[in-house]
Amino acid sequence: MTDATAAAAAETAAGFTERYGRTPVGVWSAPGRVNLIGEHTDYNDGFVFPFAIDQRASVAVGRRDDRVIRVSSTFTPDAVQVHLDGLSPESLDGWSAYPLGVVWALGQFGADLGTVPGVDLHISSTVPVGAGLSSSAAIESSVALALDEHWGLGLDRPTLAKVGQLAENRVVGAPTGILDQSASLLSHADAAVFLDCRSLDAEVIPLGLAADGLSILVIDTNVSHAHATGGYAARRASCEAGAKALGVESLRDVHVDDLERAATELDDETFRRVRHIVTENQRVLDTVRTLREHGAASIGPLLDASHVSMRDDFEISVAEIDLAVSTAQANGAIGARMTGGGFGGSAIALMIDGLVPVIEREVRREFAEQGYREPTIFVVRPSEGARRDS
Ligand code: GAF
Repeated sequence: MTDATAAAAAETAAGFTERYGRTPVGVWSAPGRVNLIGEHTDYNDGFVFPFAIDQRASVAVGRRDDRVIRVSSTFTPDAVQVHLDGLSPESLDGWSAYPLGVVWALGQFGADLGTVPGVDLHISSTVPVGAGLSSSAAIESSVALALDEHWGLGLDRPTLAKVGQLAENRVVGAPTGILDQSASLLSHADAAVFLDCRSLDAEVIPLGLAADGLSILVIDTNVSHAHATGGYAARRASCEAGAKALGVESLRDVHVDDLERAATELDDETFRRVRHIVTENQRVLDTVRTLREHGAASIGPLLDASHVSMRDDFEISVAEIDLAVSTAQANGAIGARMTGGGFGGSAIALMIDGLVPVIEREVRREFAEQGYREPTIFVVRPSEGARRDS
């Protein structure tokens, strides 16, 4: 365990002790994610290629003799208390819907919530909220792994990812796919997860960034987004309508060669939504192949093309993200794109190490010139997925 991990675990344990007056039985953590490429493809049964970042949510767990669950966190003053017998999606709201939604969802995947003992949970997180870096999946995945191990449920990680997704879909009310929870649970250090969202086959592929002298910079625009409302659900509906009109189960079944015909069968907007998904799936495959054959320094044009597709066809970017991307590109980045669900959040830029201060400075300058909110900019290191820390 690194010093930073040990310190974070000790801090979460200390927070637990302060809230509940005793020591926890253990501390688990799970990371946020950057999606390198493959946006909105997950709920279309397609391909994604994310990696875990070095910001994590952490949960300390304490035993109870009764059937009560209490959950507290560093970001709210009050603990929320529920009884295991009364747990339902309708009974949960606010921030505690994430951890308690996971408890309910574990029951949907075989945990016998009628017999397990209660627990006290204390949560902290360093994943920025609303930045498109999956702060919610980090919480869900840490709690899912912690309770799986604490209660001895024996669920595997792909199933725990589905647990987090179900909590998000049914309890939080965001119609999201399996990308974020899979990244948080399946990632390894210095690698990305190539996930087929139809079969759920996952392959961990080394990125070799440090060895190649490369860095990935996150530019969080501080334009906040939420997937339980608005645009995200509308994009998902367009994809489903497009698949139905084309007579396929999902857009995964449409290939680049089919696009010419699709253009004649769909209205312009639906066609552009479909074209994004179809070409993005191909870009994920091309990225994985290029990475394997030529290394990360060669994937830049695919990242750039992905951004154009999200901006013009899927229309999920915002002016701040576009400026971050174009400024990074103009100042020598190998490639840059928005990451995550969109409508705000973060851009990523791949560059040689030496350009980090230059691109950071230029993005800050351009944002100030446009009168945009100051961005938060940092280098991310592809990191290990969910784990027990103490
Ligand atoms: C959000 C969702 F949670 C994911 O499931 C995925 O659809 C992503 O947006 C877009 O690729 O992070």
